[in-house]
Amino acid sequence: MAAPALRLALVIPAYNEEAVIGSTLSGLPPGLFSEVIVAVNGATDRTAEIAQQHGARVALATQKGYGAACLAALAVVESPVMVFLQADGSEDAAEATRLAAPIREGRADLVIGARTSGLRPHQRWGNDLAVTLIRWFYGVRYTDLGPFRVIRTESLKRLDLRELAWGWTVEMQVRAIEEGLRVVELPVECGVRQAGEEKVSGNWQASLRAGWRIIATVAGLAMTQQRRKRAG
Ligand SMILES: Nc1nc2c(ncn2[C@@H]2O[C@H](COP(=O)(O)OP(=O)(O)OP(=O)(O)O)[C@@H](O)[C@H]2O)c(=O)[nH]1
Ligand SMILES: [Mg+2]
Repeated sequence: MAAPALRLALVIPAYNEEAVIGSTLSGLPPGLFSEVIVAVNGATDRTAEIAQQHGARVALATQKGYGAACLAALAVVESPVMVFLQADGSEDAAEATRLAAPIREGRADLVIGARTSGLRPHQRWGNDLAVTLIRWFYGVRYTDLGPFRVIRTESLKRLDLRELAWGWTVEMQVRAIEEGLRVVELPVECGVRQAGEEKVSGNWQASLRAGWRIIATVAGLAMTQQRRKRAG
């Protein structure tokens, strides 16, 4: 018997994405998502207005950063499962069905879309470094920190994530290990940004800042865990 359908919330964190958010929203597969939330903070353009015109709810975060925007979405979401997608049209939202399957079938709490394409060499290098650190500290093998991912809403609440910037995805993966969540990685293709300004991967300074934040997040979590272990 087929597993029952799941109500999926689509969450799109978006920072100054007026050039692309409209086409990303209008290209969503009809009926796949029970709610669509565009998480906005610090925008200086018409991202929020365009998102609303396309029928999305807008979650406004007061603090800056990718993680802060995702947490603002978590505060208002109503569906039992959340799908995170980039605003820039580089991912295929229809793939959410395949990514959500392990959760629908009761086999996973978190499914990470591990990118098989689209990563620039410095992004691949930074990801490899982060997943190697996780393997050293926690003995768990991830292959990627891709942002296209699906998680049960209750599980995400339980993780109690604190990181407000680019360390958010890696914090989710490390905390998932600490909390004993069932995690599955599935391959996904990542294409190129369809429109709008390249903000992170195409910008060296931003890439360095993001990379540093990711590594610092893993190291900070690992040290906290070691201290807790020592304290018994
Ligand atoms: N709300 C919010 N969204 C953000 C923030 N930073 C990034 N985003 C969004 O997070 C997603 C990923 O960021 P991208 O700029 O696509 O990062 P990237 O894929 O590494 O690099 P490029 O696609 O080359 O810009 C996009 O939807 C961004 O709009 C932020 O501070 N706040
Ligand atoms: Mg992108």
